[in-house]
Amino acid sequence: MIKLYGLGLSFNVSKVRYCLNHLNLQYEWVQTNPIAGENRAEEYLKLCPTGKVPAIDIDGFTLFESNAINRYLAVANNSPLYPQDNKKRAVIDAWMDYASIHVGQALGRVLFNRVFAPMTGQKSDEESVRVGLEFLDKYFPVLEKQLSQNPYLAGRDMSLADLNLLAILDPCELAQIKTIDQYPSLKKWRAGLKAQPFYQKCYKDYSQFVMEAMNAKAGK
Ligand SMILES: N[C@@H](CCC(=O)N[C@@H](CS)C(=O)NCC(=O)O)C(=O)O
Repeated sequence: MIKLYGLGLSFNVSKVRYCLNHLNLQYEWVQTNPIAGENRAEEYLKLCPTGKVPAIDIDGFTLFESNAINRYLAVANNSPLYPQDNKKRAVIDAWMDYASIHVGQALGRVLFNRVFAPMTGQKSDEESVRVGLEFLDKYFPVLEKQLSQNPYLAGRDMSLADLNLLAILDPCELAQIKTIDQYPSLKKWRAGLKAQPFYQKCYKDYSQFVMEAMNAKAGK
């Protein structure tokens, strides 16, 4: 039995849900809310020493870090999302790293300060937003070029790199990162993946889902 720990608002959790859905794996979702501090509970830290979400527990085998989890799931299920060929894997890894380390960090600055800081009563840092947007203006053209030359991020075939970037870009609308609309290949690639069952099983659109959750909480 697979147990997934995390909160629906977390795009790192979405990433693992996309992978589980794509692999047609059944799982129990154990709601673990970092905003409520549930990721700091002693029981949770036993399965995830970093206290971050997501984490998984597969019949007692526990793992954290969304990309490591997705690699494990894909390899364990012999999925073409992470093919056996070493060079193909290396290229997928390179794009996964680029998306997580560069795009994700820049986008995270904007998302945190525009959405999560106000949501949790923390102070927003406008300078951090500015820096994040400046970096995204460098990174989006790289993604656009790659996707104008290839149907998927790591080349001809859909891979874990696509699931990773898709989840990272999901909050663009929520965080009002309007520059994303300037890139037609990136836009087409996102729309194509968002229409697929693995995504639609989670929600129709991440930003819409978060807005609805926030409004429900505020009793609107
Ligand atoms: N590199 C990690 C990032 C995980 C992460 O930052 N999770 C956030 C939610 S998106 C979290 O748990 N934040 C709570 C905290 O840091 O206390 C991954 O890919 O799994």
